[in-house]
Amino acid sequence: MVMGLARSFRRRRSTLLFSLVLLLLLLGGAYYFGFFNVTTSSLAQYSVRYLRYQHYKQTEAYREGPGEKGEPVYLEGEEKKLADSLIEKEAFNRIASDKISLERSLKDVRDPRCKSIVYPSDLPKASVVIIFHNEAWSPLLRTAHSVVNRSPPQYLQEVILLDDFSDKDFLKEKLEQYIAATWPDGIVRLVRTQERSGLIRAKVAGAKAAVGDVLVFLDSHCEVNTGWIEPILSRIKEDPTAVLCPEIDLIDKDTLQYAGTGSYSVGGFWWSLHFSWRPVPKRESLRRKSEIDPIRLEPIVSRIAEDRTAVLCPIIDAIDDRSLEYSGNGGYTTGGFSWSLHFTWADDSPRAIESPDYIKPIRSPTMAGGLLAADRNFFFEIGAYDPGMDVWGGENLEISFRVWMCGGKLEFIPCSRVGHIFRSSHPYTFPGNKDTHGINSMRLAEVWMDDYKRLFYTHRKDLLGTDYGDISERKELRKKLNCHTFKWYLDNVYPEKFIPDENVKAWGMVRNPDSGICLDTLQRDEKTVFDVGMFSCQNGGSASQVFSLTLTNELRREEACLDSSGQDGSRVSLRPCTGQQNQKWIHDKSKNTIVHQASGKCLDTGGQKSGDNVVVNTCSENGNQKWTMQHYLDK
Ligand code: LR7
Ligand code: MN
Repeated sequence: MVMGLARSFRRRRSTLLFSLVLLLLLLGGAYYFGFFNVTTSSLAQYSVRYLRYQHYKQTEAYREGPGEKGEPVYLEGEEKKLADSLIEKEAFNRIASDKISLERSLKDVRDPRCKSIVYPSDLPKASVVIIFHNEAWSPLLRTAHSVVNRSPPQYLQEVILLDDFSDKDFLKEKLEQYIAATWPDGIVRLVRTQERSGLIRAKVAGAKAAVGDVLVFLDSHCEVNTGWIEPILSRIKEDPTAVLCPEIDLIDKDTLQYAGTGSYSVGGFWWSLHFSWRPVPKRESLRRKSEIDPIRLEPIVSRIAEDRTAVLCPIIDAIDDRSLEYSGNGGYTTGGFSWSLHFTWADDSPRAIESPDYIKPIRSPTMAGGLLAADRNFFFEIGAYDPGMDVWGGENLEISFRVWMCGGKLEFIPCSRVGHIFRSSHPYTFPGNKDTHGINSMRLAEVWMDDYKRLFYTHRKDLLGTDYGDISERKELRKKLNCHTFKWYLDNVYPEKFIPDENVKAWGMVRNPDSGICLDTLQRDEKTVFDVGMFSCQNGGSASQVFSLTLTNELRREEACLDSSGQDGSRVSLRPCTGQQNQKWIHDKSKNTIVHQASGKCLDTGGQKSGDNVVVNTCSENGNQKWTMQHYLDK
């Protein structure tokens, strides 16, 4: 027995020894590979960052000085003169911007309901990529400071300032020194391209340098607002195929006022491939209201977790059977019964409740381009950006179409608010003076729009024959990802988009045969209301002479309809289409007339050959009232 004890002691001693050696080896290895250095120093750095973040948060409301709380700055005297003299070159008021603290406070402009959302605590980490070329000092650094100050440190992997080959002196050593002195923990990193890349390749370079789970891109003249990053990260955690845009607030280029004007709009496009803002379509409002999302499910799930004997009912809102209007009128009533054993509401005074829909993601057909977030892996899987695109323009619609067509989705996140200085022009050069928006758009049309590229070229005949470079890799990408067609995108993602030459009675030039003149927008800004004009018919085709006669008898452009009061001799205008009677026109092909349906008056050149004098008049046999359309689809 003594022998047995001794043996087992020896055995235990040897395992003990073995464990000790193993532990020493492990510790030594860890030390050798720098494990302790990293953790101890990064822990210290992290705590400092955390304290700084907390400090900013707690003191933000008490900051004082020009522009604080996002207030406007007005200059006087010499300062104003100086500012005015610079504004043309810099395209914004740099003097006002320089007066404002780089860490200025902002008003929290979110919907109050955003503030009560509790996000999961294990959100992915973001790399924020800020691209710039010759950006002014104060907007650039204010962008970086706002990100560091308003992003919880546990979710901020890094801020990458991606310098696209700027040549301004202050963006060289001075910037490097500022960054090193201000963020010694390295949270803000400067990465420079070796040649002028243009903003599109610059974004890709930034994305490649980034190591976070989520990429967030910002222009170099933004200010992110309170709580901006949590809703983005939480949505991407929930669905990594969602590409997200914050609600974009305006920072005034003259006063630097941060106006909480986020418009709850979605993105659209013109067939000329320019971006436009659109009101949220009705179908999307309905979808958002009917969708059961985690915010709604949460109280039910958590209540049952709390008490599994509870049987729960949501508050029931009415959806009108005709208009499908969703009224948030669910009353806080309870159920009872009558002795005839019918169900009754115990309290018949329902109080209106506010609907939480306002703060849910809004699906959008397109994005403006500059401010967006995506899961880093997903971003690269679906093809990052087209590296063949130069300087500026087009990449925003390209990524929008591609994301939707290749299995992702695009959403605006109402609780995430970011301000952007909208400048009047580009304060930088376009090497070679090329129309980069035009050529980039050709690339996108050729790769993604199938036959619908014809509608782009209607607007950009001038581009036909221009060299747009090699697109074979992008076509390959589309094949590899097995993406939907552009028609699928139009049908499913953007059904409101008007297609001028499909599902219409007739389209093309609206011609008065006697005079050879045609209806013409005279290239007026179609976002405004104006009188429709006339110009000699351009048989080679001119986008400003393309009109469509729709199945519902509108005579229209992409967004605007011919509209008449019906008064004799009154001018016909182009206004947003409403579907109302004053915008309905009957085209009689046998008589070659176009009759204003509500008044019975005839469209009339008024005897002029150009100008904005198209009128309606009592119908006569006069040649001024004869019209033919170029293409008839209802033969
Ligand atoms: O060669 C260049 N290299 C760059 O790095 C040219 C520009 N840039 C940088 C520049 O410093 C800036 O930070 O790229 C960024 C965007 O350039 P801006 O600010 O001149 O562009 P913008 O705000 O006029 O243009 C919008 O459309 C562009 C189309 O290519 C880009 O998508 C921009 O990111 C985009 N900006 C927004 O969407 C901001 C919100 C606008 C709204 C609503
Ligand atoms: Mn910009």
